Amino acid sequence: MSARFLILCSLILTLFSCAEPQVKLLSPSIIPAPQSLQVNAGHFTINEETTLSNNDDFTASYNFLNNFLEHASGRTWKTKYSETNSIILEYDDSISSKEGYSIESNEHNITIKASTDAGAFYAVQSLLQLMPVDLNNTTEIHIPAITIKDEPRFKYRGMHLDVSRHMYDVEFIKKYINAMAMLKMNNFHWHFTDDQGWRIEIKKYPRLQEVAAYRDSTLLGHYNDTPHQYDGKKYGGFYTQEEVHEVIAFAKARHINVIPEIEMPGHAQAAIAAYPELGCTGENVQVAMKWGVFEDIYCPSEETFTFLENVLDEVMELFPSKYIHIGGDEAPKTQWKTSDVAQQVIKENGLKDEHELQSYFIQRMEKYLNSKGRQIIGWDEILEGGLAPNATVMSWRGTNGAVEAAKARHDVIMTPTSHAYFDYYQSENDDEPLAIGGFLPLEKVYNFNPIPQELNDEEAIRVLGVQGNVWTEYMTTSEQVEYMAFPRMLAMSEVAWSADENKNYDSFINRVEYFHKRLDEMDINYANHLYEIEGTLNENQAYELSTKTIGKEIRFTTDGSEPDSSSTVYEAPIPFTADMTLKAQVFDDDEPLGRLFTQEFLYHKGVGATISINKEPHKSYPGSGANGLVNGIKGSDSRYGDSEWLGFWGEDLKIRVDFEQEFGVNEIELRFYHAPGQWIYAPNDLKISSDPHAPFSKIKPVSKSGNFYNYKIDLKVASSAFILLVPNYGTIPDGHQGAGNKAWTFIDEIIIK
Ligand code: TNX
Repeated sequence: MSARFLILCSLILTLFSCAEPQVKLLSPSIIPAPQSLQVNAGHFTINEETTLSNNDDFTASYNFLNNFLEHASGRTWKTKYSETNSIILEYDDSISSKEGYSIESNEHNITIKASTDAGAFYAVQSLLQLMPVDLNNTTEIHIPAITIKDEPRFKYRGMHLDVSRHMYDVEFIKKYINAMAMLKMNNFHWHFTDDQGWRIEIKKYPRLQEVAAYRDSTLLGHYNDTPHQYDGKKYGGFYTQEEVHEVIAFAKARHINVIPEIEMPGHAQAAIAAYPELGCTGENVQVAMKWGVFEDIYCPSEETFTFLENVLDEVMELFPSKYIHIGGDEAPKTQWKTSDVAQQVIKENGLKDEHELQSYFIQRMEKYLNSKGRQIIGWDEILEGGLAPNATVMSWRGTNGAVEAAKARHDVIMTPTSHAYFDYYQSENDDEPLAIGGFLPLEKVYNFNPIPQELNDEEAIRVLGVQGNVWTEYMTTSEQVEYMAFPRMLAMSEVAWSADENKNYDSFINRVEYFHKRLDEMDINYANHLYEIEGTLNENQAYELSTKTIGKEIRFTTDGSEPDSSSTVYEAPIPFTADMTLKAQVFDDDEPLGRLFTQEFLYHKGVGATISINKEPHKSYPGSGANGLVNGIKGSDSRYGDSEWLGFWGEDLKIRVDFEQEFGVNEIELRFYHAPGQWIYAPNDLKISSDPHAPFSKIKPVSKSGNFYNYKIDLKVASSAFILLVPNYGTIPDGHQGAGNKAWTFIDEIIIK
């Protein structure tokens, strides 16, 4: 559905509103965008006489609609088929997509057609979005005459929630699920167990409730802050089996399947704290109080397998889900290397190493679950050492895992950190609430293409769908979860549901702006960055400003003062020919909206020079390309991942800046991002040369501030035509997160003076 189409709809509706002044019709603003939507002349009025007609057994859909209308109107609705003034749910086997539906509304009736209850349910969700948000004191609801035909792009449309790091009450879990249903999502991935707490009641193992569910204290501030400080407060709890039942039933009534995750063999410190015999050292450990990856993982002993089978028996009793998630991620093999038990299992089963042992572990659990008619999902590490035969892979460390699994004819679900980690920052503003790091703005989620280009059509069928992940290390309250999940969940729903050709970010943004009212009504604490300004430097060295919602103005100054309603209205790109401070703000009818935009420009000697890098930046962190390193604009002072920071993964870099004419270079200033928690390392040694005949100089950082290593190079060369920089880090050392993996390198402006 294009923006132009939506604007046209509004125009048409305004015209009709003119013809019938008493009826104010809303421009349809459905999220996720339907396959096709056509606005016709006229409207249907839901009034006191309107009946509901459930011609077939569309029970969940009928109940949902009936409850909604009863709640909104305060009256009981008659269930009766009627030729006129009825909302009719009708079976239609010509609708081949199981989750597809059509809606036809005209002045007589609203007819919903589907071939399954799920399809009818999604029709109901669309219908509700055609109604005004505030239905209090309304006796009549006007629905525009409309024809919608719709079906999902992907069959797996998921949202995840980590309740180990922080937990939230059952009411909130239902609120989250309810919002997912509104957005036509159909899988809730409930991450119950991790190092910092075990959160599902398992009756056979009471110490999971008594010990594993509580930690003595929790890390304060960010993991990267040093020294680590703790709050000294006991934290924890768990969901009883009764509560879990209640949530599953609530989700089922909304066509949402609940997938439990029981992590193994890693992220198991809480369970080992309760039952030390499950670990390889036999020593007592505590439920973890800080975040990260821990070395206490399950030992591959018979005792562990029996424990996990018993746990999964209770889990399967509770969860009807075909899929059971068994984790598999981030399991350091340190303890297995020195454990007699682990080494014995390796020997007895002819395994090559600890990676094959992890694969043996996962395959053994898969066999058990398969024998009970269930399928496993695991994070992409389950590929290492050999993939379990029937496993579905959740690809989170980029998309390589997905490509490998799909080519080996395994199903995959796409949740890469680059586009699906809603624990990352969504704005560059310094006043954002504390988050783990990273940068994942709404537009990036929206533009996620879930089919990796390496897959051919046949392999692409293996991509079941997508999922947004909400890891909650830094989300102490449910309000904070809402802030991080919304509106990015809206974008992910459109990635999951809407056909690629129907996606349009401008249209989406304007629907989101209207959707705010709906989220307000649902009391959801969404983040609002819609009125922010974006800036880009064009090839003529002029700066372009834009904002996403329609019908607003941008006003700006270049003298450092704050713009007000009398400041210049932005109409054309602003030339950049000297140092300058640009400040800009969005205005709607002279009212400032959103926040002030500030951009500093440094007109240094390198601006506009020719730059080449031997490697392309990683496709998830391309910044504004190599030229962005000499465009006079520094990256964000608080996050990497914006348009000025370039990210490279595991590459040996050579960066060369060539000047048009030789000139004297006094000094070079640059910085690298350093966040070991996110596998990002500033170079140990930065090599630099500006003379083809002289050896490289090795430079150490002059200062380390926050997440930055700053380098200042006193060159004082009288005349130079180029500068060559070689920053390298290499492999992440043992004892750090991501140990053994290649490090990331992030760099922004190279300032040449
Ligand atoms: C990695 S994604 C993890 C989680 C963390 C998350 C933080 C995955 C399978 N493991 O344990 O919470 O990063 O972004």
